[in-house]
Amino acid sequence: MAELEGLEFGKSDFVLLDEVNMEQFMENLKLRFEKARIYTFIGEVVVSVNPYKQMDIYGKEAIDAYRGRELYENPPHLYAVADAAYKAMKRRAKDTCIVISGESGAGKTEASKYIMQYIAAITNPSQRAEVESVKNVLLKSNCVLEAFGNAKTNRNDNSSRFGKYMDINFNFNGDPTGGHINNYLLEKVRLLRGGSEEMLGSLHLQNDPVNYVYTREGAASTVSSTSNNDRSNHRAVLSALQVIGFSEEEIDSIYRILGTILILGNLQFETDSESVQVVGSEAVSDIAGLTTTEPDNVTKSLLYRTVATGGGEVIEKGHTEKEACFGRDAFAKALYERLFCWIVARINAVIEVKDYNPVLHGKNTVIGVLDIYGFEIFDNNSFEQFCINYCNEKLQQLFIELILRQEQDEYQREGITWQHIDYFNNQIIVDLVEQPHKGIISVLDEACLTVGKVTDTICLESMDAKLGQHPHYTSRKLTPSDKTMEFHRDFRIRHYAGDVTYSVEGFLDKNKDPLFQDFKRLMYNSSNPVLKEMWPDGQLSITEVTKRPLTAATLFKNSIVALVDKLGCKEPYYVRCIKPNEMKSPVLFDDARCQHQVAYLGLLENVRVRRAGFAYRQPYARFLQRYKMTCEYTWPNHLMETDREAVEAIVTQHGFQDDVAYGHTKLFVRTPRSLFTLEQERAALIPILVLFLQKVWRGAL
Ligand code: AOV
Ligand code: MG
Repeated sequence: MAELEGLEFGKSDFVLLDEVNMEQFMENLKLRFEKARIYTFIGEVVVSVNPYKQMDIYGKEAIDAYRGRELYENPPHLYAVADAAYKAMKRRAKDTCIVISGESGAGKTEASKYIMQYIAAITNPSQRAEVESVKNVLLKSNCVLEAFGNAKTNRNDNSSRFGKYMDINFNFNGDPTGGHINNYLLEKVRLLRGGSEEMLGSLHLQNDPVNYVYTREGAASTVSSTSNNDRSNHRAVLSALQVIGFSEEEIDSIYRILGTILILGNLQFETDSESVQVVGSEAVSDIAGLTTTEPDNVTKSLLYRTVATGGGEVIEKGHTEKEACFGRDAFAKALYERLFCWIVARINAVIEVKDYNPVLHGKNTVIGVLDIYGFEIFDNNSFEQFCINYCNEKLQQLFIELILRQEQDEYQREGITWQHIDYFNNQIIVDLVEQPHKGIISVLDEACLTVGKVTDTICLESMDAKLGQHPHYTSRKLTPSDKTMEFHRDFRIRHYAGDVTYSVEGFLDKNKDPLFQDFKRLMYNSSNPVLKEMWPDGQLSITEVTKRPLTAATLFKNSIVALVDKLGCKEPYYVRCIKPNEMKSPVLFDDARCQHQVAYLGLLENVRVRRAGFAYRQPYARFLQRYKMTCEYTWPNHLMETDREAVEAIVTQHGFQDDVAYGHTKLFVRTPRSLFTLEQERAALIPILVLFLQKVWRGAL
């Protein structure tokens, strides 16, 4: 491995540590952070520490330095992994993915943006207009999705409240031809309470977000690190929407929906002698105006729900004040969620690869970039944190599978001498959450399906009964001496990244995620075509919607399982992000916090596997095919008994026999440098061979 920087900056690859132990790892990580070297390799994995300050390392010069170079030719950088993924895709027609992981605030979203920018910068050198326009939309989509899908949390001022996986499609030239975005569970509660000011505040309904309950509740209407730019951010979002191709009518509808949500948040109910009423008439007429619906219908959906009785009769049932409030909030959240999903779908329609003909255009290859919400622990953790942390368990499982397990399995299969390296396998926690019939999600779903009054507390009791013995599950009930027993409202999961206590309050409602059909119908009957499009299920009558929809947790689980499957069949590249401290400080390196992250991310095990392992491997026949021209005994054909012997001849001739191991079917090469030498020789020989062949064809030889 190359030492490209002086030793005063520490080791650029953890594989080069004198000894692999936590102490040396942390020493190196800290030294590099202090010397403003925020990236370090573990082989092909990049470990990144959030610098919390602008770094001058992403400009055009840096891009040029990394373009088309091998990983070990330059200091560690996101660009190096991006380029490696790009080369694998272009040279070997491999679908690849870049998985960015780390806890909340560790720098995943920033990293994903730099990676996208790099890919955009190195492609389409001939500036073809249609490719440029695809690139432009891909880049601009970030800005729009962030405006709607990010919010301030205690852990990150600009926290992604949705998961994003973006596939970029490439043609045989290696130029982007389109893409597709998958979005995962949006944490809609928070987004209504004090997030995305630049969007919500910009409606000019009233200038101050403090006037709206939904934007006031978070007590964070101005986010110190972003508020100075509210106006210009808003302009940027608007212009991004226009560039992507949203029509004036669509943009107008987006604002109308945001306006509706804010007004809904302020709308109140009162109970007079016999029934529940909306306070004042202005809110209702405003909502009707913004959504192009009839005020009477708005009032009706806010105060009544249509239900089908057992006998098939359809009746209207008045809400209690509590139900009305619940319905109003559920409606506001659903409006926001559907708006977000619609925006993603709308962007996808623009960037989808059209008219692709594999015969004409060759294999359509893909680079996927995953930026999802990081593991999080708040003072009060609810259903959303449960889903987010489960998702992180799944991604850690994928990392283990791809980087730690498969690697070791292959050595064993190929008969390579190998000292097994132990690691913590978090499958047990994944099972705790998702196992059919037994896992937490299944217990939650069961409770949601039960007819009659099942409360969060009852649901928790059945979780205790089923999972009380699980080593990663703790329930207060199991410790009777605990004085808080009567407040038996939480359970604790020992996650791979730490213990999280979840308050079970609201779990069932959030899992059922109910929205009265009356609101859906109201929206479907809007004369605004954009709104109508978002609510196709509003056309169903109440008797048609008796089938229970899947619960939020199950939908989420299914989407994450599909995501992991998708990533699993691509060649993975990893960025592992570390958050240096809780204060967002550019100078503080909190040893304990960092060490904790290094431990749970399994980075030490990663170094051990990598160090003992082999960077490259190739079946004998394929290796021979590519490099036989570099050795007199194998060119044009070898006369040895097996391909393996022929490969041995090549390796020995080039003098790197100490750098390889011979498996049953494959050659394993420890350091990339050896292959690089071969590649260089091959590249030098090709023009000579071409000349030679041309002469043969012309009959000159
Ligand atoms: P996250 O995506 O990992 O958290 P972000 O990428 O949003 O974290 O990073 C949090 C903040 O750290 C950013 O807003 C920047 O201020 C700063 N930061 C991160 N990376 C860099 C960098 N390379 N250079 C300069 N500043 C950086 V979450 O979305 O909460 O899991 O759900
Ligand atoms: Mg993020």
